[in-house]
Amino acid sequence: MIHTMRWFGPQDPVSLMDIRQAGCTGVVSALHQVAVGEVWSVEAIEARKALIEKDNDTYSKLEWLVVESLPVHEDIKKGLPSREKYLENYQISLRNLAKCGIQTVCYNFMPVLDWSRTKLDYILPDGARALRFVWEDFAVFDLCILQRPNAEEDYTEQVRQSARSKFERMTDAEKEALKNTVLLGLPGSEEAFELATFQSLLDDYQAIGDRELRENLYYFVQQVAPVAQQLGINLCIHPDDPPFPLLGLPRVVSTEQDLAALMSSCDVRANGVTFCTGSLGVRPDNDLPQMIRRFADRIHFIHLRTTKRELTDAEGKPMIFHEAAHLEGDVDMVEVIREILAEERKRAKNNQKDAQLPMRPDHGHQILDDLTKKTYPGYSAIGRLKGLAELRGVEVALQAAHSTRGTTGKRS
Ligand code: DNO
Repeated sequence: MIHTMRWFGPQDPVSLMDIRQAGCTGVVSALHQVAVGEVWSVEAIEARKALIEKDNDTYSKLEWLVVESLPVHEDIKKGLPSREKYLENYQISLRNLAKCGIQTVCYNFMPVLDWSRTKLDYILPDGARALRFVWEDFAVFDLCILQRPNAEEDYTEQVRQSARSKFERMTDAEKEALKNTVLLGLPGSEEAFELATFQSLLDDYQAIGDRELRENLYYFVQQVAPVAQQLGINLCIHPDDPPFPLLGLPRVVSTEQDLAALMSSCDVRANGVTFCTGSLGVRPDNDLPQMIRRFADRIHFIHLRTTKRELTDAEGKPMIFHEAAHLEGDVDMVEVIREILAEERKRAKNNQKDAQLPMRPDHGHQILDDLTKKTYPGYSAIGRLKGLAELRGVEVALQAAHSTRGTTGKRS
């Protein structure tokens, strides 16, 4: 795997030197300053590339390998007539990225919100801080703070009651913190949505159910993936996080079936997947090693992270989960890495130029000096460095075991 980390740009409190010293050779970045839907110009892309690569003559090389994300305008997700203009802009941005040598572009198709949590500083037994999701707290936000019309339908009577009584017991500061956590805007932005604006964004989706969102997603990939393919760019969708519907909004990239349908809606290799074990792994019904085998050739980028389910309901739906240390959650990370390495060997055998997959340790706990710094939630320096170090250890051990097997014929 090619080891990478996400860098939010010059304002990121984690520096490129931190990323280099964590052992990365690749950088994942995006032009967060460009409004969603606008064209990424060659100049702006080149400027970011120059920043990332500026110390390469003095120190070990860093390269901008992946764009995460080239965001999809809401009008495309809603299937509005104005989507045509945004689709054209998307294609132009892809062309400009190709001109600058970028070959991997991540995006997601979650309506309104990107990832969602209810707590950003959940304290673990060793004092580290982690992101956490509690369905009951989400219900507090939805029913009592946002007061979304018809929200009742999405919760059981028991959850509705416990959410309401929890709300009564909460201090104003706790209510404010929960509100800001759920309303945190897109990654790379530090601003939360306003409550009223947020409700109107949800209202815009009233006519968009599961079927419509799927149709709009397939239309999007049919318009952009063939263009990307010609340009030598691999597009890779990021799965929903968490992988189930929230706030009455559909989510259609959560399961193996969702990904299979998306892959067959446009049968070009550039219509690919960001395999995020953190998002997909929240659902007990997602068999991650099996999914890697199935989508093998369409996986262009990897996020390695795991969550720990603390509580599931009678149907197995996760009610509470937190982001665990990279090797300590519900994801069988050793099996996942074993499958990735098998796919890489297959590609190498076929002399594919993308035989090595860019991987980033997704999210990290706040530990040691991270605890006194403010970084983007999940994007601490030392926590991610620790995650990466652990993942690399597994990778090296599996590779060594594989080559020993190759020479001795025995499984070590
Ligand atoms: C969370 C990230 C996601 C991801 C986008 C991709 O930390 O993994 O926000 O960047 O969903 O479009």
